[in-house]
Amino acid sequence: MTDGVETLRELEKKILWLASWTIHNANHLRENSDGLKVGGHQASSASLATIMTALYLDVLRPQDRVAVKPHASPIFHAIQYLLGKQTQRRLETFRGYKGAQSYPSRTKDADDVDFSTGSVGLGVAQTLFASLVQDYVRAHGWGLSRPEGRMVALVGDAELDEGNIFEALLEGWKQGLRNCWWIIDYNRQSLDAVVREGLWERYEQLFKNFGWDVVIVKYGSLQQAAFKEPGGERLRQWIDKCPNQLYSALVFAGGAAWRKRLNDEIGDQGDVSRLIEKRSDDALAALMNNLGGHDLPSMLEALHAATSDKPTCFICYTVKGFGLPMAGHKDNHAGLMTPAQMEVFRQAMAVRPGHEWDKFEGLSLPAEKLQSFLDRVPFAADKARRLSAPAIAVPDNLAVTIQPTMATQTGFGALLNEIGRGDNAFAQRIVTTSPDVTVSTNLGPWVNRRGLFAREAMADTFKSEHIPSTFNWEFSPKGQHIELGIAENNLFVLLSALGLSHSINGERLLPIGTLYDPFIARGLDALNYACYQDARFILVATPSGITLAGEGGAHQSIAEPLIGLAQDGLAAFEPAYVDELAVILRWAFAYIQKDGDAAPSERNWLRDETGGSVYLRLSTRPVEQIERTMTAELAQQIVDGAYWLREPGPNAQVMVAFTGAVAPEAIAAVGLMAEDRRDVGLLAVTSADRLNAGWTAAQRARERGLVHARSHIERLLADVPPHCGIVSVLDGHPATLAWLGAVAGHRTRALGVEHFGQTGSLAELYRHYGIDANAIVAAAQAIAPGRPIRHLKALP
Ligand SMILES: Cc1ncc(C[n+]2csc(CCOP(=O)(O)OP(=O)(O)O)c2C)c(N)n1
Ligand SMILES: [Mg+2]
Repeated sequence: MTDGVETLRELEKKILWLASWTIHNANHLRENSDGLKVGGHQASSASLATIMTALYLDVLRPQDRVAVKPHASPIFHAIQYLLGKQTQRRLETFRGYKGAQSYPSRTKDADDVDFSTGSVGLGVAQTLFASLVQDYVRAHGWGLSRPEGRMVALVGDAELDEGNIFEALLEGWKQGLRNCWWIIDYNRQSLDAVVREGLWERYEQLFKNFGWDVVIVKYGSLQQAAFKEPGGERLRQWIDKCPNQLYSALVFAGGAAWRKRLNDEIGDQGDVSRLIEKRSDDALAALMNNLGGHDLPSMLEALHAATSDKPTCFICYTVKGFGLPMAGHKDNHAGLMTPAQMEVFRQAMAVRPGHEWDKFEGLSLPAEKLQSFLDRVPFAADKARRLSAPAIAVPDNLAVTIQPTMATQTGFGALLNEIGRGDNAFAQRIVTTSPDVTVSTNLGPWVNRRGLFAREAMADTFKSEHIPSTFNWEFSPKGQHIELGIAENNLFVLLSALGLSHSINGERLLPIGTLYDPFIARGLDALNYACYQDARFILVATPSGITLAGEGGAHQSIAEPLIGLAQDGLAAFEPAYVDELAVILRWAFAYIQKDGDAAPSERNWLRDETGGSVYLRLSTRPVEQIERTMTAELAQQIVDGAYWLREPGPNAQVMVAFTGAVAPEAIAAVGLMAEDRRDVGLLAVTSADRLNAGWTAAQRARERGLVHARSHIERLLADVPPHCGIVSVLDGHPATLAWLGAVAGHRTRALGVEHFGQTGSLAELYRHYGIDANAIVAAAQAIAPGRPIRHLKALP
């Protein structure tokens, strides 16, 4: 559509103006009570103005999805404003309460952000995994009536310092990535610095090694024309040799500085001197600043030429702050235009005071022409970019044969194995993935049944060679397990992509990712990112805690229950028994599909109708199971977060609240205390997270006047006498349950693990860290006075 270049040029000017005005308005004009002046947007945004104009207003199609470099958010919002998808009010309150977000946000912005960005590197990887998910969905025969989209990332060059990008690249290569564009804003500046020389060559090699096409957009059309003039070749050589720092400095300094420098270095050389001399200072600056990434014709040509489905990396030379007074200055990241500079810019843009938000103010083409161009922008052709998919019905019960003694991790494997037998929509929509711990997290039986996913089928050589093996590792386009290399960042970004499939592809998936609990920390920011985007998945983390005794401290998770408690968008559970797990997993499949905006339930004060993702912390410790009938009431309490295994009597002096695999210790302790403490209670806490969240919400509701609001934990503890002590215990940080004492004012002693474990037997470690029955009894004796507990003395 190169005949529209003039129109695009006009709109590009307008986009840069609107973005700059948005930032200026937020920082200088809006009443800013905290006095916080934040830069980081102005220069960084300007760097991408041309590229984003070319993309959004010409190259992209409705099915394409984009992750925009965090600091280019004002450019994104300005484009959406021109397209009628962003309001002036939100731009006026950019970075303010309920205004346009500082960094593009799927959940907080109202103008169709495809992928959130902010923590650099993660949005980039998200586009790669979104492409893989698109392939997964289509290979399963879903969504074929919609055209294939391209997943595009606008990448800051310093973002490429983030290791998660390279983890993703490697995985993309393994999985046969297609339809993915990474457009690198090669302004050679980061936040603090000017980047090293010659990085582009490393990038070029690297991307090629991973099977990508690499397109370098270095020279703009003015430069390309000048290179054809006599002496032009000499100029090109000079540009190619010029160090990044110097080029940036000269961009900042302007035409006269360019002339002096060029004359000093390549003057008196005949043709090239004439090439320089025949240009005014302004024309010379325009020529030297005319890098490919700021030249619409060059960008349009490069982007339109990439027609294959091969992943493609565009390295686009740009100037940070292009078109603004701070252009090229190495300190410009936090730079803001002063009111005086803005005034000069306003005049240059021919924007009258009071008309700053007018869409076409100061442009030379007629408004109707510009509007009709915008009305025809292909990217905006579909009314709804966000798709949706109906919920997949979840069975009322998940079947599992419970052995007398069983670990929750084994139970998880057995539950999925049973689901795997089914040939219903529910079983078909489940997709599992794991970073090289598929078998050791008990997904093996499921994978045996459902196969591994690959776009091209690949037989299991061991099977075809008739070598006995427990597992059948066959890859095919119908497989339902995505095998990942050991990179937890990739696991979480893939879950983020799988968990948005209903919205991106209009096809619902029920993703389950497994990993070892301690390694959540390795991908924690990516997990946070997935939750922030409201991606929906079930995370199964196992094994966990010092229960993993023999593996030693580096494999034993301590802080993860607190992550479960604190991570927004993630409902965390740690069941002790397999029947609890069956109830929770069933609930989780429904919960990850919820999308309502109903008020919190009056029963538990949780926002269950809004839905979210789920984290199950499981254990490899075999625990004696309880034979019982799963009543609807018990199932409800398990999901709400806790139930009485033994209700405390009216004179109870002490109760034990436990979570997870230490159930046998808690039960044993209650038995040991029974003779010396009256009416001892035993509370099974299946979700400290949900109990805590409900309690907080109910308190807030009461403070706002809903006097009858009561949370589940408040009801459970209502009849526990005030003098009763609580001993809480889990294989994780004690703070996870310590707050129980604050609910109704009971004196509490919280047991748990605070220090790295070491190798040892389970009994040794439980004793060492004070979470065995003996420690529970000792804690009870200390906080619930009474006669000495006889069994305590008898214990070693
Ligand atoms: C994970 C993470 N670390 C640090 C930051 C702070 N930060 C924001 S932008 C940036 C560097 C920006 O450089 P680049 O990506 O080249 O973009 P440019 O500013 O040049 O447009 C940094 C370090 C961040 N947003 N995320
Ligand atoms: Mg940069």
